[in-house]
This record gives sequence, structure tokens and C-alpha cells, in this order.
Amino acid sequence: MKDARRAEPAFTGEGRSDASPRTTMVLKTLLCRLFKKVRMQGGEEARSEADLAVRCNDERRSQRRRWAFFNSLLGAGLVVGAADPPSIRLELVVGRGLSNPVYVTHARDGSGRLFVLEQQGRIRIVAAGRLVGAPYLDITDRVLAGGERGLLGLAFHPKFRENGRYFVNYTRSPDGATVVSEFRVSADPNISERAERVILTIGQPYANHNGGMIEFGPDSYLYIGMGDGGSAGDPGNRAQDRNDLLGKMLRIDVDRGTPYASPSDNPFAVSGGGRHEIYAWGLRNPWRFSFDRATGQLYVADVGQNAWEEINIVQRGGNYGWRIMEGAHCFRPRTGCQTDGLELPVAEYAQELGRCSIIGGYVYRGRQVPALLGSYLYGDFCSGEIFGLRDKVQTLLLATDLAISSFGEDEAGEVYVVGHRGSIHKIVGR
Ligand SMILES: [Ca+2]
Ligand SMILES: [Ca+2]
Repeated sequence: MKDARRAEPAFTGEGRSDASPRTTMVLKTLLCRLFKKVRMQGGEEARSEADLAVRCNDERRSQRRRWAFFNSLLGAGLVVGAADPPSIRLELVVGRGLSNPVYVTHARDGSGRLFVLEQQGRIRIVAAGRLVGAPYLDITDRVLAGGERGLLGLAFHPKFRENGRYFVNYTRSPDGATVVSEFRVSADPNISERAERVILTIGQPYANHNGGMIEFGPDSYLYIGMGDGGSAGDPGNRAQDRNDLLGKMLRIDVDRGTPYASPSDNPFAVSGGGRHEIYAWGLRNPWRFSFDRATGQLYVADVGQNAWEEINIVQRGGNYGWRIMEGAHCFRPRTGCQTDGLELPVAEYAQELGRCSIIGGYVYRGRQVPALLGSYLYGDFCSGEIFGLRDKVQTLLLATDLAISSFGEDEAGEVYVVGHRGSIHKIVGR
């Protein structure tokens, strides 16, 4: 699998060109080691090969941070807006005991608990700042995990407190299809029933671009982000095909129908001309999306092919461009593409300086960092940077060493960052 070329699973999917960030990093590290060896022969104390590697990696990391900052100043896809950007830091919530976490959320039940998805197929609970030992749910036997596959999404019903219903999105073993299923809590609030009711199954032609996010909108309908199916460049042109559920934002009503109904104001629900579940289309891999809890606006971060990462405010019936466009640029054809009727992203940034894959987050509506109010927070999986978008201006807020797999909110609207190597962090002020 192409993903194996990476040091860790990425949520982008395809191989990059030969000048991929990974290749560039390896080259830089080799050059650094060579350079240091020459310096040592000139009198510096001799060190082991392993030590050289560590020192060069450290150097590379801090170089990347500096470049990220300069890049934000120079405006290569990113522009610094605020002269004095909000000062944030990460407070560690869970630092051990988690395996490949990919999401964190809350149950809308007033319990204050956080629910963490482990990619292999477990839901874990964090209560009063401590990771609960026994999983809330373990369906590792039903989940095909690795790369961009696994247990990818979790959404509690708006009336979970009364009905105990919640929903997950996972990659099914053994065939790799996407499944959206309903589960219920058991008599023990910290343990789920294992019986499931399958709501929707969507076949996947390739291992990557499975989307994964599910969330209830302010309209109480379930939104499902579907990737274009995978490979690279959307070979089947599925994102533009309104009769295919891949490459779409879907919206369904899980309180009516068997097993669901489509809201009558979905674009094709009444008029036809496409699948009735479709809400918006032309998406490549909407790995993470969220609703602004103040305005209800739907922010979708669409992962780019090999040049541009983008943020969209998605509206019903909109065509967000893929594979005709990548970000605000022609993709196929490379020049002179027909852009009539396509919705452009509200922001984009280039895949350079170690950036490879946007990880969508949340419009901040919490209380911990007043300076962030109204900013859309998001990050990059490869660079570990955390950005803020406000009034169309993107600002680098923090450079981290995390492989950021997701953001998440607690019930109060505080925002968390998920490190794929096994950590959960809360965004707080300095
Ligand atoms: Ca796929
Ligand atoms: Ca787009």
C-alpha cells in the first residue's frame, strides 16, 4: 500500500511526487549528518551514528517550526492577520493508554465525559480527566483498520440523554466498505451495548479517502462526510457524479424511515437528478467537518491532492469543485477549467514546508481563550501546526510535534487536539 511509504498513517491517501515532504525530510537529515561528520573531523567530539540521527532530527524539527513561521509571514498560502496572534498552549489531558486515537467528542448528556475513538475499533471514555480502563465499545473484530481505515466517526444523538442512541462510522472487515451504524448505551452509562443496527453501507473501491466524520447538524439530521473512494485524482470522477454517494456530504434523518429517510429539502430528494441522500458534492476527502455552534455554519476541511488544502463553508446543493478544481485552482484540466457553478474554498494553503493534509477543527466558542472567539481552529497532520482562520485570514497559532489526527469539542465548547501517537490535549491560553 502506498501509505506504507510514510512513517505513520496519513489521512491524505496517495503517494506524493518524488519530492514528497517525507523524502525531503530524509534527504535533509542525511545532509545534516554528513555536515556534522565533517565538522566533527575538524575537532568536535565524536558521537555515535544514533546520536547524530537524533540531533539532526531535532534540528530539522526546529528548522521546520522556523520556516512555518516565516512562511506565515511571507504569505505562501498563509497570511498573518493579527499583529499579535492569540497566544495558546496545549494542556495534556491523556498522555498514555490510548492506541491511535482519531477523534474526541462528548455525549451531549451533561456528564462532562469525553469519548475518544481508537482507530482499531474501540471507544474509550475520559471521565474527570482520567482514561477509564474498560472500553465503552470494542468492535475491533468488525473493523478493518490501518492507513486511512478504521473506526473513524462518532456522533451522539441530540437526545442521547433520553434515548441512549449513538452512531459510528467505520471501515468494515474484511471488504473495506464504509458502514454507518447505530448503537445504544447499556444499563451501565460507561458501557455500550455491542448490538448494532446498520444504517448505511457504502462500498469503497480503494483503501484511502473514506471520509469518516459524522455529526448531527442544528437541524438534528445526521451529516456524513464521504471521500471520493480513493486512489488519486478521483479516477472514477465520483465526486462529480450525483448518482454516487462517494465524494459527497450526505444528510439523512435517522428518526424516520427504515433504516433512515432523506430530508425532503435535500437537493435531489424530490426533484431527482441524483441520490436523495446528497446534501453537497464535489468533495475529495472531507476527513473532518463541524458546525459553528453559534451560527450553525458547516465548516468542511477538504484534504487536497498534491498542492492545496482547503476550508469550505458548505451549503445545501453546493458543488465544491473536486476533481475539476483542487482548492481555487484547476486540477483537471490543468488550465482553463470550467468553474461556473463551483463553490470556491473560503481559505486554502499550499502543501509545502512539511504540510500535507488539513485536519478540520472548530469555530472556537469556549471560555478558556477569549481572544480565539469566532476563529476557526484547524491543523495539518504532517507539520503538526495549529492555525486559526478569521475574516479569511489564516494565522499560525502554534507549532507542535504532534501527528494531529483530529480536533474535538467538549460540551462547554472547549477545543481539544488529538495526537495520533496516543495523546489528547486541550487548547488553553498562555
Ligand atoms: Ca476509500
Ligand atoms: Ca474544493
